[in-house]
Amino acid sequence: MLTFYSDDHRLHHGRCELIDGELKPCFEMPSRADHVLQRVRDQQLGEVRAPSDFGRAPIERIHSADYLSFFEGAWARWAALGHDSDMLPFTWPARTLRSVRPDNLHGQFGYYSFDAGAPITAGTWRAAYSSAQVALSGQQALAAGARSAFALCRPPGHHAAADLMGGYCYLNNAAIAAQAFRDQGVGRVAILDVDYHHGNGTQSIFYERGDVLFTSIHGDPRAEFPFFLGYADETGSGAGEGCNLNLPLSAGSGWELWSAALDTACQRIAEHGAEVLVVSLGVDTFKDDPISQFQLDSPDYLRMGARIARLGLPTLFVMEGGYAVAEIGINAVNVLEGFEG
Ligand code: Q9C
Ligand code: ZN
Repeated sequence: MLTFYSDDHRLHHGRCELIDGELKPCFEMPSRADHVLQRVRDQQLGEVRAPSDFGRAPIERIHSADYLSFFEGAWARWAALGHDSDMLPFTWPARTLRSVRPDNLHGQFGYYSFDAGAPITAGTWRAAYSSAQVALSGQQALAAGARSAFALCRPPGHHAAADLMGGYCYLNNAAIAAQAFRDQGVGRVAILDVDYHHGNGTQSIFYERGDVLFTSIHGDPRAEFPFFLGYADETGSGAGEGCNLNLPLSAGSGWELWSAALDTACQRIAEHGAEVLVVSLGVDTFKDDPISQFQLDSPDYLRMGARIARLGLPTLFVMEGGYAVAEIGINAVNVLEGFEG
């Protein structure tokens, strides 16, 4: 399997996040991608290629122009104020407040985010832009006839909505790739999100569309981030009614429950008549993940890949979460090796 990877991910390295009332080093760190790349090489998964640059147009198909210009320009505005620490938002237009777009930099950051988990640093835009190009390069490889490809994206993307960052995500790499398939004439696309957290951004982007099915297996949002989306009764609306499938599971769920949910998702993907599959590949379902509550073990990821392969669809794997840094490479590449059989 071809892997796409850019060193640009290193340009994004946030200092800290708020966990249990304390500022702790960011779990979403550059060494995550290093471990995955090392495992790709150690296992000789296949060639590792630098991404092509498809420009802004395919990103603008998913994200609003005002969001992108805020994101691209935020660091320069912050630096012009004399700062060099990470930018973090601290207030949001929650209930009773208005969704106006203020002039102030902090006000705009609140307007364009849903949590304080997505810091903007000097290199965040460049890293996120390259991460999207990595996903688009994988998409291009499939369009050219490959059966599968691995987009080793960092930062991840599935929490990012059309005009919102959060949950370590800025640009929705999987959604950008799915839309590129549609724009190149693929009629029906399916997304399978196996990250531990619900892909709220991806769901919201495609919620009213019948052409892109979104399926997700994740920690029950009654108890888990992102809390405010990802419930089983969210089935899509309008033309998208029936094209959103959430399979929330309780904390402590292991392979038995998880794989039953995967069967359900796969059946729905087959019914949809999908011609291509985009997998949002988070491995934070691992038993030793420091911020997650599922119990998958490393060999389970081989089974996961094999089950996905049984769909018989051209498949683009897009890296999302996974914070047990020492094992993230083994687990992510196990999915890819399980897929290849
Ligand atoms: N106690 C991805 O896996 N957690 N994002 C906040 C605060 C945010 C995860 C925890 C988790 C975001 C791509
Ligand atoms: Zn996650």
